[in-house]
Amino acid sequence: MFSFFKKKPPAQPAPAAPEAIAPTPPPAAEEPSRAGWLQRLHQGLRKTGSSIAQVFTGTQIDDALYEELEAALLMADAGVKATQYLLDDLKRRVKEAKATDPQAVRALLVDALTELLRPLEKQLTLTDAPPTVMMVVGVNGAGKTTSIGKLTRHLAEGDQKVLLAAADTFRAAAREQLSIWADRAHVEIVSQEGADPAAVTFDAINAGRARGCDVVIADTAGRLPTQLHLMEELKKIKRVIGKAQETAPHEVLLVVDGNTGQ
Ligand SMILES: Nc1nc2c(ncn2[C@@H]2O[C@H](COP(=O)(O)OP(=O)(O)O)[C@@H](O)[C@H]2O)c(=O)[nH]1
Ligand SMILES: [Mg+2]
Repeated sequence: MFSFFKKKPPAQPAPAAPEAIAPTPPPAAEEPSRAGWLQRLHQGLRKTGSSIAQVFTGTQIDDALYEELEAALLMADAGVKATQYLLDDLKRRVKEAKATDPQAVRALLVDALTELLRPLEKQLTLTDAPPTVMMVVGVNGAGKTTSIGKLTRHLAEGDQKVLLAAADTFRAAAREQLSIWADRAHVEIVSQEGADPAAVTFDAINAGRARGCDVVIADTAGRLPTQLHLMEELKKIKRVIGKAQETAPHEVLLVVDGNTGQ
C-alpha cells in the first residue's frame, strides 16, 4: 500500500510522509476492501477469459456462468447446435445433481461431453511391426499440422516414440511450424529444405525404423481434389510409404475444418 502512495508524489520531501500515510485505512478495514478488489478483478478476468476452464472460476452457478460457457464453447469450435445441446443437457444434469459449486458443473460438463462423443470414438491401433505410419492430408489451413501437434503430444504422453516427417515442402514456413510442435512434444523430426515430399517421407520411415520409433507421422502440404497434379503427388507419397514399409500407411487421416460444414 505504501509504495503505491509513494509513486504518486515523487517530489514529496520526507517530512510530508505522515500526511501521505494518513489516508491509508487501518489494517482491520483493509481486509474487506482487498477482498472486494480481488473479487472484482476475478470477475473482470472471468469476463475477458475465453477458455472453458475459466468459466468455472467464479463462486456461483448463474445465468452469467451459462452465458460465458456458451461463448467459450463457441470459441472452442463446438458449433451452434452442439453448444445448445450441451448447455441444455448440462442444465438438466446440474438440476439433477443439485450442484451448487461451479467446479461441480465443470465435472458435469465433462460427463456431458464424454457421453456426446463416445459413440464417435475409434481406436487408434498401432501395428505390431513398428513404426505405425500415418499420413495426414487435407486442404490448406484445415489444421493438419496443428492436429499432428496434438496427436504427437497425446502419443508421447502415452510413452510412444514419435518421429515427424515434414512432407509439406511446398510452404516455406511449414517445416518450421512442424518443428515447433516436435520441440514441444520432445520428439524427433525429419526435414529437408527443398526436398521431394515422397523422398522426405521415405527417409523418415527408414529413420523411424532405425531409431526404434513406434509412430511416424507425415505432414503433407494442403491441396484441393481438383488440383490433379497435387493429387498425383499425394498418391506418390502413399506409394513410396508402401515401399519403405509393407502394410504402410496404416492410417491416412483427412483433416477437415468443422466450421465449413464439410
Ligand atoms: N479454431 C481453431 N483453429 C485451428 C484449429 N486447428 C488449427 N487451427 C488454426 O488454423 C490455422 C491453420 O492450421 P494449420 O495446422 O497450420 O493447418 P494446415 O495448413 O492444414 O497444416 C492456424 O492458424 C491454426 O492455429 C482448431 O481446431 N480450431
Ligand atoms: Mg500445415
